[in-house]
This record gives sequence, C-alpha cells and structure tokens, in this order.
Amino acid sequence: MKLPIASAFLAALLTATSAGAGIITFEAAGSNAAAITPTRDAFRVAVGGGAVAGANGSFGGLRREINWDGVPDIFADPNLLPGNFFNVNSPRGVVFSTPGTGFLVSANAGGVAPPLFGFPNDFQTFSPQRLFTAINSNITDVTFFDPGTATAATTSAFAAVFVDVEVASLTKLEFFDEFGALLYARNVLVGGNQGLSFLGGVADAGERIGRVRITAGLNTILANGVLGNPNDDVVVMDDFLYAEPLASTSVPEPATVALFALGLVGCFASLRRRPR
Ligand SMILES: [Ca+2]
Ligand SMILES: [Ca+2]
Ligand SMILES: [Ca+2]
Repeated sequence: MKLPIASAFLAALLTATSAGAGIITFEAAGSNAAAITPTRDAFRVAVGGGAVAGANGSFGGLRREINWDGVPDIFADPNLLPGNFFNVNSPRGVVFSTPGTGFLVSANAGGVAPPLFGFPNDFQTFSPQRLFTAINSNITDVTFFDPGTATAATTSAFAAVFVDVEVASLTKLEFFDEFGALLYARNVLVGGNQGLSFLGGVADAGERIGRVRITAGLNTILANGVLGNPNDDVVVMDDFLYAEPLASTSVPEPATVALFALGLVGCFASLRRRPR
C-alpha cells in the first residue's frame, strides 16, 4: 500500500534532481482506489486549491477537476458527449478532440445502457459512477481555454486516472507547449485487469502546457459492449485534474521575467556601487 506513494515521491525526486527543471511526475497503480488515492492527493497538494470543489469543478481558483459523474443522461451512453461540454455546458476551460468519432461518458446503473461501457469485468470507477472514453480511437486531445470563453489558455499541470491498463508502453500522456513542441511524455503504469492507474505531471520551471494528448491503450470502444478488435488492450479514463487554465496574455512571458530580473540585478548593482 505504501509503495505507490514512495515510488511517486521517488519519481518526483529523480525528475527534479536529474533535470533541475522540467515536469515532476506523480504516478501510481493498483487494484483499487486506495492504491492511487495518496498519489492523487499529492498531485492536488502540488497544484493547490484544497480538496473541496466549488462551481464548475474549481478548487480555490487554482485547480479544476472533472470526474464525469455530474454529466446528465442526455450526454451519457448511448448519447455522445460534445467535445466542448466542459467549456460550454459546464465551463472548466477544456475542449476535447479526437481522430475518432466522438466521446462517450458511461451510463449510471439503471439507465438505458449498461454501466461501465458494458464491460463490468474489465472496468471499475475511481469516482462512481461515470467513466470517459473516445469513440473509435484511443486518442483524446485536451486543449485549454480561459474557462467559458474562446480565448486560448495554457496550464501548468495535468493528471488523469486510467482504468484497465494491462500492457506496458501503450497508454501514455504527452504535454505540448502552445507552439506544439513536446514538453513531456510518459507511459502510464500497469494497473492490471480492472485496475486503476494515476499519472500526472506538474511543471516546476514555468513551462506552459497548451495541449495534452492522451493515448489510452491500443484498442478502441465503438459502442457499449463493442470493441474495435478482440485482442488489443482497451483502456478508459476516470478523473481529470489540471491547474487552472490561464489565458496566454495573463501569463508572464519568460523574456519579461528575465528582463525584470535583470532590472532587479541592475538596481542592486547600482545600490552597491553608490558611494557611502
Ligand atoms: Ca481487462
Ligand atoms: Ca467518475
Ligand atoms: Ca485493458
């Protein structure tokens, strides 16, 4: 039970000490929610905002979370979830896109469609009762906006819970800056059949994330109970967590920060040169 926390902190330490600057990793995997909750909590602390959600999944104006559980039935299995649901219906500053044919949030028990996308022996929830997947693709791209607006934004941290990761090196997170340059790529830990995996990254040197690409397994879900093929690893997602998206104009440019720092150095230098 303690291994995931230890490995998360070890990974964070290694990342932080080896590069000096970069993206700090938070990761864990296991058979149940308890196996990944301490790492989820450590990610929450690193980003800030506490543990109590306000309106539209805002935690203290510092962090947003999406657990899918409040999505209404009209936007859940068998109905598609609009890619802009979390910037329009519930404005949280993220829009999803996929090379596939859309997105599906799983049904609650007793609904029109069976829960867990119709795979009760493969999936479980981290937060009951709803899960998330792209349809006809294993790719979900997440882009960021000033919440509720069309103004592009960036974030400094992103994490997701994955369900049923059974094969190493197929499921991963990639972070890109606003110009499309790759900032971070990491495979999600194997959680085993019906297991849960957590992977998150937090920028520690002012990096700004403009897009997150989630690759979930190698298989696809076509509809409730229907896979793209009978062989490859199918993976779906539960909670997303990310730092509050900030419009690019409100983030200090590194050059501005550098000039400001140079100005400060200049001030101190001139103070020290002043005759006594
Ligand atoms: Ca499975
Ligand atoms: Ca959920
Ligand atoms: Ca699987």
